[in-house]
Formats: sequence, structure tokens, C-alpha cells
Amino acid sequence: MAEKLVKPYGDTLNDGRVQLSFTLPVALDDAAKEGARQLAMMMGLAEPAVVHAEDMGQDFSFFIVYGQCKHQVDLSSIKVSRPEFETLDKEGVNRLIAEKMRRKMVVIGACIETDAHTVGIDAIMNMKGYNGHKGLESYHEMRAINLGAQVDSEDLVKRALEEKADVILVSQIVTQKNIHLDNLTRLADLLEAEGLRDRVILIVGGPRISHELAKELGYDAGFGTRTYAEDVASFAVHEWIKRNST
Ligand code: B12
Repeated sequence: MAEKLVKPYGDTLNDGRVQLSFTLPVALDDAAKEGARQLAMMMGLAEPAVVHAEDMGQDFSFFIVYGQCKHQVDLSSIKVSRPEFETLDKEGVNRLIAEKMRRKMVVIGACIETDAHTVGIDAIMNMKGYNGHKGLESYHEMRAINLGAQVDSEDLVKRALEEKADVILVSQIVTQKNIHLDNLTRLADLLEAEGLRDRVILIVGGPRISHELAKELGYDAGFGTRTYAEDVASFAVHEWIKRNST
């Protein structure tokens, strides 16, 4: 495939101009400003200039640095792993469930462990949905159960068993110190221990979740930002059909 080289631009094409912001754990003074400039240079920016510096109080300072990126990337050489499926609209999903499953698809979702960010899972599951895309609760061939925030993995697994869930949706937003990796691994292990792993379609989502990461952690699919209910629903119904076709 022909090379497709790109680099950032600010004023003119290919000038490489970028803006970088960061905080230093020191009070704002001339040395801190020069330190910020030198750090940007060490990060690979040419001709860095501190264009904004702010005292954040209690020995913290914030900087915005402009500089020039010398690198370019060949987009034609990049492969991004994505779940393979055809995205259907809500009616298409409902039709396929009715035709192939001949019962409602049970979907249970939660934001697990210490994570309290419910907006993402609500966007996928709640009736009103997100950005004009209705959530799974509005799909009449689905029974969508949203357990909300800070759900222990044990409780999610227990409820999934009780409800005979076909699909488990997990949301992980906080990734500080890789806490999401511990949480997601723990849930996958618990499902395995309960003998439930192969019986459910296990899906994780969040702004820093990729399909590749999800597969590495033993999940069936991973979805990141700009995901809508119909993406998840389409993947789930296609996956169910794949597993249940003889
Ligand atoms: C709102 C918010 C909060 C609210 C949450 C309220 C609530 N009920 O959800 C409150 C104030 C409680 C909060 C608290 C904290 N927050 Co906060 N919060 C945010 C904020 C501003 C917006 C998140 C959001 O709602 N996005 C909108 C939704 C629609 O987007 P989304 O979550 O990405 O969801 C989409 C996709 O990711 C995907 N998706 C998500 N989940 C799922 C699941 C499935 C199954 C699928 C298929 C798809 C999917 O689909 C969604 C729709 O497209 C972000 C910053 C930001 N701008 O993103 C910080 C942010 C997430 N918070 C952060 C932090 C650090 C915290 C705190 C730790 C702060 C603190 N020191 O106390 C606490 C932690 C609380 C806790 N125990 O979890 C950090 C996380 C950093 C990191 N990488 O870990 C962020 C990024 C802010 C930052 N830049 O530092 N927060």
C-alpha cells in the first residue's frame, strides 16, 4: 500500500506545531519556567516556548508549551484491531434477536469495583441513551439490567447467574495505576471459576479501552469512545448467532 505520511500542523501544512500542557510539583518561578521548556525539549519538541504559566497554589505550577514535532507517521502501516461485525440499527437488532433467539436477549451491565463513573454505561444502557442514540433499555427484544456504579465483581457474577445473562457489559473509566487491568482480570477469573465464562458474551468499554486490550484480558470485545448502543447490540447479537449456529 502507498505510504501515507502525516505529522501535526498548526499554521502551515507539515510545520509540526503542537501544544503540550503539564503540571510541575514546584512553585512558579523563572527556574520552573525554564525547567518546563527544557523538559519539552527532552520530550523531543524542537524550539519549545512556554506560552502560558500559572501558579496552581501550594507548590504546583501549570505550563502550556508550543513546539515543533520533527516526526511523522505512516498511517498505511498501522493496523488497529476492531471487533468484526456489521452495525445494524435498533430495528435490525430487534429483528435478528426475535428471528434467531426467539426470546429476549438478557444483558446485564455495571461499572465495577471502585469505579463510580456511570455516565458511560448509562449512555449505552439507559432508555434515553447518548447523543441521539437510544440505549439498550429501549430495545424491545432485550432485557437490559443496569446495576450502576461500584458493583463488586462477585455481585455482578451472582446477578448474571440469577438472571441467566447472555451478555455482561462492564465499564472501566479510571485507569490510574492500571487499576482497570486488575479489576477486569479479577472479573474474568471469577466468571471462569463459576464456569460461566463460555456461557456469556463478555464486553468491556471505556475511554481507554481498546479491542486489542480487551482480547488480551480474555474479553470478547472492547469498545472505546464514541460507542453507541447499536454498536454493542450488533456485536452481541452477531456473536450469539455465531456461537449458537450448528
Ligand atoms: C463526570 C466525571 C466524574 C464524576 C462521575 C459521575 C458519574 N456519575 O459518572 C465524578 C465527579 C464522581 C468523578 C469522580 C472521579 N473522577 Co472523574 N471524571 C469525570 C469526567 C469529567 C467525565 C466522564 C464522563 O462522564 N464522560 C462521558 C461519557 C459518555 O464518556 P465515557 O465514559 O468515555 O463513555 C463512552 C465510552 O467510553 C464507552 N463506554 C464507557 N463504558 C462502557 C461500557 C461498555 C460495556 C461499552 C460497550 C462502552 C462503554 O461508551 C460511552 C459512550 O460513547 C472525566 C473527564 C473527561 N472529560 O472524560 C473525569 C475522569 C474520568 N475522572 C477522573 C478521576 C481521576 C476521578 C477521581 C479519581 C477524582 C478524585 N481524585 O476523586 C474520582 C473517582 C471516583 C470513583 N470512585 O470512580 C480521571 C480519570 C483518569 C484516569 N485515567 O484514570 C478523568 C479522566 C479526569 C482527568 N483528566 O483526570 N468523575
